[in-house]
Amino acid sequence: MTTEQSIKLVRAAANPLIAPKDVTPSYPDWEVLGVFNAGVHQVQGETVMLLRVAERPQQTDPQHVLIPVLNTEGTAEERQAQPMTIVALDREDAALDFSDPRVVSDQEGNTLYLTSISHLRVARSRDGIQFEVDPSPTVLPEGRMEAWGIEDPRVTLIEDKYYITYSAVSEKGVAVGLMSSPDLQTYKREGLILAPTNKDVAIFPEKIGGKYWMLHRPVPEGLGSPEMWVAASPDLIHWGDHRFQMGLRTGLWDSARIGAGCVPIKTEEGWLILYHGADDQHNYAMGAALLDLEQPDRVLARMEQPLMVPEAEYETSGFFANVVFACGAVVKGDEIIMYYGASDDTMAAVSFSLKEVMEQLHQTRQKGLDESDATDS
Ligand code: MAN
Repeated sequence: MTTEQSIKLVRAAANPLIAPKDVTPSYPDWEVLGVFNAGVHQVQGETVMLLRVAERPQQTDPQHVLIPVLNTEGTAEERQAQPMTIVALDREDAALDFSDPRVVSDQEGNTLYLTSISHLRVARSRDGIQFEVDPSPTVLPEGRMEAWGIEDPRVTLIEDKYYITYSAVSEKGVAVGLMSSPDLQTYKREGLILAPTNKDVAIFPEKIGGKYWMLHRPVPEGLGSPEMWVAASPDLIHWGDHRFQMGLRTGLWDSARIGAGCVPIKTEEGWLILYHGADDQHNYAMGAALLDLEQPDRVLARMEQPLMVPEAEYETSGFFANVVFACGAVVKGDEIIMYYGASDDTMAAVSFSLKEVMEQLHQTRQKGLDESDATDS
């Protein structure tokens, strides 16, 4: 079993901070399955989370699994009158695999449907712990490329505007969308910035070398692996200069997939990134790495062991167990408060010292340098 680094983690005593019962579904006969993987930012003294809310029709039919899909047919009026199409799948259908609670697949493992549809919803807090969730959705999925939902938002403040990246999910795959907002209350869609399959995009909070930068995570098929890349843009809309950044590590906790977690945190020594990784058993943990301030594809240090692994009961059991997945953190002096989805169904918070993380990264870096000295000689 993987062990954590020796950094002191303080999970909020009130965890989980937000659970499905705290969220009103979008329709009276629906149920909220999960509220997780929120983007976070401080806005005028308040901590604002942009939650991912996953919901579905109440499963009242014993014979069928009821799958929600956005209705993208007909006129605007027709779509408004009936925003969702419900697909009823026979539970006994031998061609279908219902074993993963998140998806319905065929027997070859290809995803046919998601079991829920996600939208984004604001929650606010004065103390960063007690959150008030808006009673209705803030951003609903829209159009064909979001017909299966919008997920995993990450919020970056650049100058005086918030930029929110998110997964736009449909039968065409998972693409990356961008929205801008002056206040995290009203949102403007800026379109898809990356085609499928790509996800886990976090935009750096300032220009580097005169350009905007993002972390992104393509999911290659056949050849290649789900690993981390960076890309640059003159305007946040058009992205190029793609560079490989950080890969999987065989035998370690991040051997099967990795991707950005929180928005990069600027320190004197480099960009601190808190990223997620998983092994082939779908155990998700959070790790830390340090990037060069001027060259974000250059990894200066990377912790060998994870920063945080699922341990608390709400992390090791739930809708999809053994997942801690953070999309945002708040930094207050030396304290990092990382907000994370636990088991794909609740939101929780953990805090730790920035200094301790940096010290640990230093040690990793030193170890790396010593090892390369040893091989050189
Ligand atoms: C995916 C992500 C998240 C989710 C994890 C674990 O990789 O997109 O939405 O939390 O899987 O299920």
